[in-house]
Amino acid sequence: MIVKEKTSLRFVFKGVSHTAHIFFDGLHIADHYNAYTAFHAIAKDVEPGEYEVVVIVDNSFGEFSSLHVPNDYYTYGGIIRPVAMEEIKQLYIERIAFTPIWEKGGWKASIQAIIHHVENQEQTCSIRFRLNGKEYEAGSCEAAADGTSRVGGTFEFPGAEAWSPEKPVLYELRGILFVDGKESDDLIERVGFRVVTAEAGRIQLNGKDIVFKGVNRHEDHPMVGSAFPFQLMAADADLMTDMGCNAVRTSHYPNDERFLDLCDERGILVWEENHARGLSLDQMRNPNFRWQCEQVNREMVEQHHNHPSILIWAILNECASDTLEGREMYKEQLEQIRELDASRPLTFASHHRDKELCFDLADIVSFNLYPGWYGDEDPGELCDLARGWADASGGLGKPMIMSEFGGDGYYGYRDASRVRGTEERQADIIEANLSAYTARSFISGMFIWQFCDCRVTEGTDWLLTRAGTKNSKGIVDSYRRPKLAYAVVQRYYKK
Ligand code: ADA
Repeated sequence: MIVKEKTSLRFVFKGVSHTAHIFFDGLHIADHYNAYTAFHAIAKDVEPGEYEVVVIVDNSFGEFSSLHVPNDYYTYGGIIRPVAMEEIKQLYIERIAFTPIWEKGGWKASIQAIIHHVENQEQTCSIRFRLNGKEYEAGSCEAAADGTSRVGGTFEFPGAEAWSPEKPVLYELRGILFVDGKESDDLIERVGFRVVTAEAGRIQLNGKDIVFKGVNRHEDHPMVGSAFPFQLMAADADLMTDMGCNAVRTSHYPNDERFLDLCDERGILVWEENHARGLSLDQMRNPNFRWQCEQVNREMVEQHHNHPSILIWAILNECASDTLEGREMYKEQLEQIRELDASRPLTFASHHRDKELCFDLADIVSFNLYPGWYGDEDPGELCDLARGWADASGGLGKPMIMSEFGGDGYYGYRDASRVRGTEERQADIIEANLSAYTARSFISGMFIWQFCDCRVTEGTDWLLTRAGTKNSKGIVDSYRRPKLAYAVVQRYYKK
């Protein structure tokens, strides 16, 4: 790359899978672990000339990687999300956190701007916000010890229209930074006015009870791996809407912000979760587990806070929440996320049934159960049992979500016998589960496992000997071709 006049450069990597080492002109300027959250690298005071940016990417497994492990999805290697390069001055707006508030019949919002002082020097600055044609003075800021300062306040937005699935109204929020009285930087975010609560055993959006009718979606496609072009994301969102879904769970990691933008625009409700799937207590004892979770939790909430479509934050899918030691880590992470954002209810998907020890720590109780596939229990009876397990162990009175259910269906394998693996059998399993959950008023949501077939790590234990190294529980196959279950989902979700 060519630099024509002296400047400072900020490279923003939206996703590098899974460990990145960044070099600018041979100088090591940043490292990052985890494919699913963004990070930046700054090259300060770059003189005019020609430079090389080198990104070394590692997707291997080992003790250094506690979250990307051999699993029932695939860790691709490479730069899987966009990269942006910005010219920055000594101060710039790193992010803006917008939190809508519904009070006394009107909309307000807390807006905080976080300013990065590249040279970490004392420099006064001030911020102004512009939204819906009005300007709001936020006052001045002083650099804090960590080289950032935050400034903002709570402002009234009379006349603002609510964001909802029926009418997903979005506003452009512009933050303008003034240094020595002159406009020095700006940042534009898209926001929506909506509030989500979990009360009286149900989940409310803008005070109205809702039911999530969703799917679990991996960012996976045979043609692109997890490096999705926007068009494929939009095609997935189209299919989800065609199925009648009003929600999606970002199983099992923070999603690409462009997909979240699509959900904001289309009014699709989102359960977003940190990056973890099925980690044993032994894996949670990895010395890197706690800092790698702390980091992905913080980056997930800070980077995706403003998406109105995200109604729920979640952590640690099917990890060791049935142990006291695991419970300590669940508690620490739920408290961390609540500290970062108190405006959304928290949950985690559990498969520990009556051995679960952490329901008291969450706002919503969520179950991954596979009646009809792993075992032949009746979905309705199992669901009623699960309500009892929750009520008996800290989940009494809390909203309940069936966060995973389904079965394998190998695309194109159709047989009147309806044996396991046929599309017919999968359709029967989806039918039995949906008819049970849609008939129970204490169920506030259901997420089918899963939207599309996905690649998994090739391995030797039972889990990773999946036929064709693929998890075939998709309602569509990996090329997004509908299976027989697709029509069943439409029949229930479009009701
Ligand atoms: C678990 C897990 C999913 C998937 C599913 C399955 O519930 O959360 O990622 O592995 O089982 O297909 O068995």
